[in-house]
Amino acid sequence: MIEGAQVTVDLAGGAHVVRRVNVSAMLRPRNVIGGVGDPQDPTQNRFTALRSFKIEACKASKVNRKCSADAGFRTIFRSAKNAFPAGVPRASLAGPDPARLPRRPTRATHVRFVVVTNQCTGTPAYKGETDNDATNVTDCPAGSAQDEQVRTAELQVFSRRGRVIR
Ligand SMILES: [Ca+2]
Ligand SMILES: [Ca+2]
Repeated sequence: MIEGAQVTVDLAGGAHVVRRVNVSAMLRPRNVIGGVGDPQDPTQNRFTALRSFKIEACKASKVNRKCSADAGFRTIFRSAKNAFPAGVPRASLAGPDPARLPRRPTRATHVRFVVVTNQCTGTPAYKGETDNDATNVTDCPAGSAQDEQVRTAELQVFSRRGRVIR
């Protein structure tokens, strides 16, 4: 189950005004050692790439000093269902991501990136049976393990225009 997979980032240095968040869903090529693919680094399947996500923020308080309680977080941005769109027959490599703007600037000490779907679980075109072959399951979540992994490359949080916090 990838929905809800998350990473929490301590922005450090007190509360910051979060004005912009960038997310990248780029996959990377396999590591090559001596001209051979590293067996410890399997190919990153394109169906495991992030498709949609949300961003939550917490401002530490006296009772929730390190934002360790989930109750301190609230959603400041929810991406479109197809934030990283994909087509038929398969997902292409996601390009650079446009800026993601919270509804309004938010003061936060911690920002949390939360997965909603990957290409396998979130793309309607990869769901259901699309052929007449009973031995070939075309439904991505049912017919593969790509619904059990999700990958995202980068999370950037901006305070002022052009200034990266983390
Ligand atoms: Ca089938
Ligand atoms: Ca599966």
